[in-house]
Amino acid sequence: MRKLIIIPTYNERENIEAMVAKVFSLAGDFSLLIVDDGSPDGTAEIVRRLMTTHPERLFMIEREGKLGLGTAYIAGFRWALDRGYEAIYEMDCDFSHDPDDLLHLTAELEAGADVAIGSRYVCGVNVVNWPMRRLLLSWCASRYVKFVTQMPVRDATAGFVAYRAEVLRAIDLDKVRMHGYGFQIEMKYTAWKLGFNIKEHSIIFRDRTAGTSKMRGSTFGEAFWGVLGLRFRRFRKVEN
Ligand SMILES: Nc1nc2c(ncn2[C@@H]2O[C@H](COP(=O)(O)OP(=O)(O)O)[C@@H](O)[C@H]2O)c(=O)[nH]1
Ligand SMILES: [Mg+2]
Repeated sequence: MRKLIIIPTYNERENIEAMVAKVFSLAGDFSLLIVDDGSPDGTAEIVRRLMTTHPERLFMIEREGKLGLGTAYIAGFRWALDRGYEAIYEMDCDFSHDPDDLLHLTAELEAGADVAIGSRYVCGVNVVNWPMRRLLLSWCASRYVKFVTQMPVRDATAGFVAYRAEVLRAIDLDKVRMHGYGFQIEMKYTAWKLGFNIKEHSIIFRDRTAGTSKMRGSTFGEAFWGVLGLRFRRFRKVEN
């Protein structure tokens, strides 16, 4: 499988270089696409420099301003599909998602999953160093989504996900509405409604040690109401 990891970045100067080095040290021949939203801290300049060392494997989309995680991933998905990648991964730049787990998510795809989720809540709660408030919010959100949607996924807001290209091709990316945590829920729910096989792989999630979280509380509101809306939506596969 041709594999592409998409990492959206906004002010990840402290993490980006180590992340690129780590991904390229892995077995598995991953390519990497950074989607940077004009980070004021100069993340894109660092990526541009690294691209000269890895011209065949490291790519970047630069956007004008902070346009949100959801649209960053959608731009990345389209880029990946246009270039024939077969396995497409979402991952944060902050090492909360251990890049070594990319190999496990790949194994899940190879074993037949269409979507493989790096999940914090498969058995108990595998989160290290998150403030209790955030952990409770995230865990309750996952219960709420399961209750409202009946989707058999324990970590619906997870941002560490591998998709087979067929899944992203079948989803009408123009119709994905949510931007923050809701985006992650909406993608998984749509894939599930379209009949794709979703597998959760247990990971340990560690809070970032460098840089700060870019997620805002407002994206919880979007997700809360958006999830209710999902129940009333119809989903149809895009024909290619
Ligand atoms: N391109 C882009 N990346 C973003 C945006 N918001 C967050 N990110 C990146 O998306 C990833 C997840 O954000 P993060 O701050 O770690 O959220 P948290 O893990 O929920 O605290 C990180 O790599 C961020 O740099 C955005 O508006 N645009
Ligand atoms: Mg993060």
